[in-house]
Amino acid sequence: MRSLIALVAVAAAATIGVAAAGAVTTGKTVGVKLNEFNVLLAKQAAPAGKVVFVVKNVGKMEHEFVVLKTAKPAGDLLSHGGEASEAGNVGEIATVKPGETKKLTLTLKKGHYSLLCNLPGHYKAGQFVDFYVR
Ligand SMILES: [Cu+2]
Repeated sequence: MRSLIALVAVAAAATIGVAAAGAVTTGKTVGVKLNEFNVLLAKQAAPAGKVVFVVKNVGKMEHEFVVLKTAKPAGDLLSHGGEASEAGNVGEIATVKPGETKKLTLTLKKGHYSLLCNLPGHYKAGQFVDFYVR
């Protein structure tokens, strides 16, 4: 048990190190990890303006990364066929293969955003998260 805790601490430190390195030039870089079936954010908010999402697929399946500006909670977008409605789409990375890292730079206004993967079945499986621009 003690070794597990140590391992988790090391992993957390490594994650923080990566996030800090990515944020050298600006506080507006947001680290994102995709897996089955989550969108994991290094931070849940960013200041308005230019925001750089650094998206890494740490899973075993291909994923995508979709940014929607919507008042609706990320978990409340279910549309036909089990996919999310993409109303308010302000940008996306269509394909992120396992192990791949891609960047998406967007100019975002203040408000609520929903970040998700909308490949068939992935949204319904829970691959979404709320994000705020302040
Ligand atoms: Cu996915």
